[in-house]
Amino acid sequence: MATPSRLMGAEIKRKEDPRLITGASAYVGDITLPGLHHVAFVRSPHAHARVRRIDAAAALKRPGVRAVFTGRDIQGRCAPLPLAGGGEGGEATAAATRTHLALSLDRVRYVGEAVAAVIAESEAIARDAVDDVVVDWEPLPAVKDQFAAMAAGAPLIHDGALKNLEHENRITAGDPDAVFARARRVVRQRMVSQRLCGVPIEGRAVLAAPDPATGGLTLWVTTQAPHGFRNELAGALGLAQNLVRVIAPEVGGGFGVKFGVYPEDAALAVIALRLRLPVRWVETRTEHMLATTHGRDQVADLEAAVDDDGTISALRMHVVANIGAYPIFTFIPDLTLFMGVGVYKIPSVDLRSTCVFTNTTPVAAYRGAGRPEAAYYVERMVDCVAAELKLAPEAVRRRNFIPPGAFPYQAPTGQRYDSGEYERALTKALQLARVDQIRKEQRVRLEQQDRYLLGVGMSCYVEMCGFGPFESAVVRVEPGGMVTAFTGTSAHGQGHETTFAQIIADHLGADFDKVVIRHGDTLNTPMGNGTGGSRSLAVGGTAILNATLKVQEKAKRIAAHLMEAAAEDIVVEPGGYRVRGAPGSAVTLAQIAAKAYGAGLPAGMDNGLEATDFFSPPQLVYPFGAHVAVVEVDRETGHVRLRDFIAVDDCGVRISPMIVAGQVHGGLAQGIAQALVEHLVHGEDGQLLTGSLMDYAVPHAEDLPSFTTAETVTPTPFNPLGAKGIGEAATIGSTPATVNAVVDALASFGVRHLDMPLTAERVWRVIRRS
Ligand code: MCN
Repeated sequence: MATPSRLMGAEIKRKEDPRLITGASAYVGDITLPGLHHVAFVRSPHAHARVRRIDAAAALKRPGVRAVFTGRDIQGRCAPLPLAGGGEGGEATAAATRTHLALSLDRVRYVGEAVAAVIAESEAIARDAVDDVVVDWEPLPAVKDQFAAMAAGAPLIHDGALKNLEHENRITAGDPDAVFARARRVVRQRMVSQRLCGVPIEGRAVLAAPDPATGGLTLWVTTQAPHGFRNELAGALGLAQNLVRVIAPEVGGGFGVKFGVYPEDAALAVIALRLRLPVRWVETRTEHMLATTHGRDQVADLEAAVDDDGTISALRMHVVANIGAYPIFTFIPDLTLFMGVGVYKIPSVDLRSTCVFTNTTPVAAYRGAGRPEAAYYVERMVDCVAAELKLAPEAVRRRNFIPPGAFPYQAPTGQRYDSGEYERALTKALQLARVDQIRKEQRVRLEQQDRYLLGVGMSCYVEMCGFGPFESAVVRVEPGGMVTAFTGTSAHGQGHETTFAQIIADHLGADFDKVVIRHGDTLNTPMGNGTGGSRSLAVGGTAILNATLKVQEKAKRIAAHLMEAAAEDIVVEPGGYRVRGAPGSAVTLAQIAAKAYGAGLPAGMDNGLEATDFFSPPQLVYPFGAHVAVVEVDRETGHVRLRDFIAVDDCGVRISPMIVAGQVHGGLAQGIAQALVEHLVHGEDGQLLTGSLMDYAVPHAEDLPSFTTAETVTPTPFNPLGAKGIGEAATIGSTPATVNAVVDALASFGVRHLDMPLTAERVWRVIRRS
C-alpha cells in the first residue's frame, strides 16, 4: 500500500445516513415533473391464458384517463426484452421460440403478466381505470412446478419447443461412478430451497420523460445497474445509447431483484416517447409479489460417497430449478454447481442442473443467487453424513476441509478459490458459541423431558464473488482541493459513499468530509456494471484506489515542484504532502489543486488533477466463514426460537468494519428468514397464495436474537485492497446453520431432515408423527 491507512479499517459512521434517516433525499416516487402522468397496469389473473380481446372503451371514458396502451401500441416500437439463457457452459433449448414482450399480445404465462397500461392524471385514477378495462381471457392449463412441467404431456409454455426445458448443465471431475461403486456408504437426501420474494423496502418504480435536449429519454429507475439498464433499453427501443439517460436516485434496497429492464420499464419508455409526456409507475406491494422476479426455487437430490471416518470422496447432485415463465438470469443454477463442493476437498463430482419453465413469475437473482442454495445443500449433507456415522458435525467438517496450504485451490467445479482458512473460522465460531456448554444443557433438557428442546447447528460456507468484467472510477480533485469521485457501481443501501471516500481520503490526504462520491447516473459516471454479486468493493473499490493512486502520483509531482524537492521524496500524510526527512515543509491538497488548475506547472505537465481507471479483476474472490445457530424448539407448539446466532465472516481486509457488520446483520436476517419463515406458495392452478405481506412472512426484529459477529481476516492476493465481498455472505451461511440447529433439536425424534421454512406447523407435525 502506497500510503499508511488512517480511515481505512476505522469505525466510521456512514456518510449517507443523515439524509436517509431524516428522509431528506428523493426516491423515484418522490420525483415530479411538469405534466407528470401516472401509469397502472392491467395484469393477468390467470397463470396461463390466451388474450382474445382487450376492450378499453370504458377506461378511456373515465375522467382523467389520457390513454390506454396494449401490446399492439408497443409492437414495432420496442423489441422483445433481452433474454438470458443457456447459462454458463450449459446447453440451451428452445431459445429461438421465447419472446418476452413489454405488454403481452395474445398469451400470458403467469399471474401478474401485464397486457395493458392505463395512463392518467393521477395514480388513483389510473388504478381505478384498470378495473374498467375488460379482457376476454381464455384460460389454458397451467403448470406451477418444475416436475409437473417436465412430465409427459405437460402444457408447453413456449410455442415450438419440444419440452419446457430451458437449459441443462453438467460438471464432472475425478471418477464419481467408480468411487460410488466402491464406497463404504452412500448418504442420500433430497432438499428444497423454496421460492422467496425480494421485499426491499422500496418496490420497483420508473419515471420516463422525453429529453427535449436530445430527442431521447431520461429515466429515473430503481435499478442496481444503470448502465446495463440503459444499454438494454436503448437496444430494445432502437435508440442510440447516448440518447437514453438513466438515473438511479436513492434506491431503497434491491437484494438482486432490481436488475435488467422489466416489462414495465420498457412500456413506460414507449409511452413517454409516443405521448411526449413524463410518466411514472410505482409498484404496489402486491405487484411486487407477483411481477418482480423471485429467488431460489430449486429441488436438489444429493448423494455423498463416504468412508467410516467421515471422509467424503465423491458427490453427486442434481438441481432442478423452476425458472418461471421467462428466462432471466438462468445462470443461477450454474452458480449452484460451481459452488457445489463448498469448503471441502471432494475430488470426484457429478453435478447437474436442469432449468425448467413453469407458469409462474420468472425466477432470477436474490441475495446470494445460487450460492446460498449450494451452501445449504452441502452443509445439510455434511450434517446428514455426521448423523449417519454418529460423528460430531464439526468432526466431519474438519476431516474434509480444504487445508490452508492448498490455496489458490483448484476446485473440481472449475473454480479457483483464492485464499481461505476454514478451520480457523469454525474453531472461532464454536468457541464464541460455547458449544460444549450448549451440548451439556441439551443433554440435561432431554433427560428432564424439558418442554423446550435445545439444538445447535453450524455451517461453513465459501462463495464466489467480485464479478467482472470490470469496474470504473473517475477521481477528480476540484480546484479548491475537495474531491469528487464517480463510480460505475450503484449502491442501494451498501454505503459505497463512505468506504470509497475512506480509500480516497487516506491516499490523497483529503478531508473525508469533503469527498463526494457520485453514482447511479449514466450521464456523468463512467460505464460500469452496477452493484450485485458482492462485487462493488473488490472491483469498484479497486478502481477507485487505482484512480486515486494515479491522482496521487501527479499531486506528488506538483508538491515536489512547489517545495523544490524530488517527487520520490514526497510522502502523503493526514492533511498534507511532506518532504521525507524535512518535517517543516508541507503543502496541502488545496495548494496542490490550486497549482494544478493555475499557471506555472512543470514543463510538459497538463492542467487538471483527475484520473480514470477501469479495473478488470484477474479472477473472482472467495469470502468464507462459519456460522453457529442455537435454537429452542417448543415440543408443544413446534415454535422455533432462535436463541443465539454467532457469525464469523472472513471478507479479507475490511475497509469499513461498521458497514461490514451492518451487511452481516441484514444478511443474517434474510438467511435465517429463509430457514424459518419465508415461502412464496403457488396453488395448483398457478395462483400465488402468498400475494401480500399478510400471507408472506418476513422476519420481525423480535424474531431475531442480538447477533454475535466476529471475523477472521484472510486477504485475497487478487486485488490491492486484499478485500473480498460481504454483501451476500451472511445470507449464505445462516440458512444451513439454522436448519442444522433445528434438525439437531429434533434428533431424538429420529428426524434427519426437514424442508424449509421450519414453521411451527411443520415442526409440530413432525414431532406429533414420531
Ligand atoms: N465492505 C468493506 N470491506 C470489505 C467488503 C465490503 O468495507 N472487505 C463494504 C463495501 O465497501 C460496501 C459494503 O461493505 O460498502 C458491501 O460491499 P460488497 O460486499 O462489495 O457488496 P456490494 O456493495 O457489491 O453490494 C451487493 C450486495 C448484494 S449482491 C446484495 S443482494 C445486497 C447487499 O449487497 N443487497 C442489499 N447488501 C444490501 N444492503 C442493503 N442495505 N440493501 C440491499 O438491497
